[in-house]
Amino acid sequence: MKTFKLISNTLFLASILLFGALANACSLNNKDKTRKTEVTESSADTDWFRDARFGMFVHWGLYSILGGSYNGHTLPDESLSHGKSWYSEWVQMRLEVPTKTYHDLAKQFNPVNFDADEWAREASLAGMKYLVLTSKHHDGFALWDSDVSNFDLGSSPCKRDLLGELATACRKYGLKLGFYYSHWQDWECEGGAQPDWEDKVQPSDAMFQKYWQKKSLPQVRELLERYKPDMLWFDTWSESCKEHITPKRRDELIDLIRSIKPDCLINGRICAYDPGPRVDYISAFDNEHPEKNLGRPWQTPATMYKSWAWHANDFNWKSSEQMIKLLVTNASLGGNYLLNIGPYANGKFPAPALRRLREIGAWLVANGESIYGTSPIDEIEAPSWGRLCKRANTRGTIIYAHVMDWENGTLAIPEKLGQAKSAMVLETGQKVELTQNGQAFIKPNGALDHNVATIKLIF
Ligand code: JFZ
Repeated sequence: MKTFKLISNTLFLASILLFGALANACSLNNKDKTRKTEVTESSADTDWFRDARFGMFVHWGLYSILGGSYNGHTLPDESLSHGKSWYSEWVQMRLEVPTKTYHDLAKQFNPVNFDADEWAREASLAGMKYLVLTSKHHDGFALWDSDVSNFDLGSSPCKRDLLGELATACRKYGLKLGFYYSHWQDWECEGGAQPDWEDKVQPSDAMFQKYWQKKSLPQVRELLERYKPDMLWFDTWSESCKEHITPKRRDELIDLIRSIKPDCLINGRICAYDPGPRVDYISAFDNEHPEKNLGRPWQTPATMYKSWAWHANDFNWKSSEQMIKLLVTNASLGGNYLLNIGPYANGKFPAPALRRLREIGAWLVANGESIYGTSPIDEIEAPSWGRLCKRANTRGTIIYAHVMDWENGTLAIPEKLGQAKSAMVLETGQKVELTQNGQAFIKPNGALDHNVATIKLIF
């Protein structure tokens, strides 16, 4: 039954993504005119978000102390009812940590090595343009000293303003700042939604309303008023939240945010089953890469391995090449790539993550022009050999050809794009030979990026 529910959740969300893409990718025919079209009434300026293309997600909290294991069990552990998951930020529920034991972790949370400047610098060097930190995940622990909850940083030995330090560092490096906030599930506060599992009793609407008024809304207000984030990342993922996150509560939360910081971007997972037209960007499903441009600003939240938070036994690290290709693919469809890091409890980034950040950053040093501020080419299918992005300017159109497979060495340019006038290797400026009619380009002999080689085509 549980597997069916997760599959149905996944299919449900995939249908949202597909519907959103189809509704935007094709005009609605007559019979569809009655259907609510995918229009946006987003009032915030999303231009910076569209241009950014690449951000850092950080999952960090009490769960980082346990690193995916507890009491002789390590996630995923199928011997436990809900242990079949790599997500170490869910350790409390999935490895059945007694509530007091878990809450006592706050007494040892003291990230003495946390260096906000290092986080922001590494994100900047990786070519990331914004950073989103879990300010409160489902466990309910606030990473700041909250006035409305004692399950917070104020109850830990850490007497620093971690979020304030991060906000300062992000601004120093020109990064936009975002906070993930679990507005629906809160396993600590009476009335907060519990895991959406069959064997979990959910709070009544009246109880949820108490949590909503006592903790959820006030904490979002605290985040906005104290740290002025540029974006908020809320988390629901299917219809399972609908008894608590109603369109009414969705709009109440949006109204609150708009009243305090009108330019703060809000994601569609504030109410995944019905995001409505007022949200500013769509967050795809975890590690979900849509095949179509979703027509509105969108991003894929993605892990570097299986877990979001630090997991000492997760060795499933994706390669930098894989992640560069995912960044390129999303960009070619008008989407962003929000790539996650799970720091150790002490605040340091694990070496495999650091290495990948710097390798992706190195690629962007040479190829960033083909990603940042570019647009998708919705009117054509991606060629077999790679992906395309475009940049229109007064002097004409530039197409960036991201080559992932040189096939026979002569790569056809989709006919609809017309005839290229010239071509070069973006990184080196080396001239690339075109076929007579400018409808194809030929692999040059010089240095080519072994991940994704970018050829700049001038039309
Ligand atoms: C949610 C969080 O639960 C997770 O810990 C992480 O923060 C991620 C970015 O967002 O991920 C989920 C969890 C469960 C489902 C979907 C997304 N689900 O059961 O469909």
